[in-house]
Amino acid sequence: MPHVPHVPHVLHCADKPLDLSRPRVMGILNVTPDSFSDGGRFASPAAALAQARRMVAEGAALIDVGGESTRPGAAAVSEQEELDRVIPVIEALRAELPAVISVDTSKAAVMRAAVAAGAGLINDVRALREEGALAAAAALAVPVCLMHMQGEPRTMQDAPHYDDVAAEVGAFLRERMRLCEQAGINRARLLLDPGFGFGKRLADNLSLLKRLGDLAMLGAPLVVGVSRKAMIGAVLEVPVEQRLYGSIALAALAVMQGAAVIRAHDVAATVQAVNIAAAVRAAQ
Ligand code: 8Y7
Repeated sequence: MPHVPHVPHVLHCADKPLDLSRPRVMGILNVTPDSFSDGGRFASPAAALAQARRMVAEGAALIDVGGESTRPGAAAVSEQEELDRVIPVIEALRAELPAVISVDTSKAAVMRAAVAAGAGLINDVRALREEGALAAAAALAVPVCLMHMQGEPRTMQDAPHYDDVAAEVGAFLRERMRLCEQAGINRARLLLDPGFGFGKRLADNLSLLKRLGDLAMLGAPLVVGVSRKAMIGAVLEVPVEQRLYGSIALAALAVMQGAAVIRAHDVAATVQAVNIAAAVRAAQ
């Protein structure tokens, strides 16, 4: 296993510290009517709150609230629609739950409103490339997860191409980190994510997972989202509702190579996979 450089162990997520001295699970809370893997079952604030409570009881340290579906072909969502979906849910979660609330958005206005409502982390699949997002995040003083994506959600799976996927994803993340630091976002506030499935073929996703340790060398905590994704369906030939075993196997492999946060739908199973892999990783 490669040597992992020192990364900060405690992130300051608004009022909540997030201890990453051991790997953590981020529970997925979609508040979209069109999410591919849970079909928008949690679109009402009450239903979303119940699901978030369950994920926290199962050991999630973060809850990632998203109002824009990024599955291939999904329709764009207006700023107002995204605000209407995520803000009431963030307000309800903040009032009740100890977990860090993460907002899955690329829009500057949604970042600002979400942090004002209690979000302690920005999870941006576009790595602050949207208009105004870099400045908004710089002004907000919460940690930011920068994710790699080739292309745009609507068309990203049409013809993804890399010569050396791990090197290219690493170069992109390093450059986004540099621009963030230049904009006043301290390196200690950044997390990085290779973006499994975002403009990547099966071979690219497998190669990225195998070489995740290279990305850990960038010096920021790594976030990994593989839960129920198409790469599992492609290898195991199973539909989305049968991807739990593949998801937890990949979560364990990611932790073994230094992942700090695993983003997942099935929190109880993922926490066990993460904790057992962390124990092996920490052994002599
Ligand atoms: C990821 C993500 C999605 C991921 C991070 C899905 C919002 C698609 N995937 N955020 N979001 N990493 N950081 O299948 O892999 O959950 S949406």
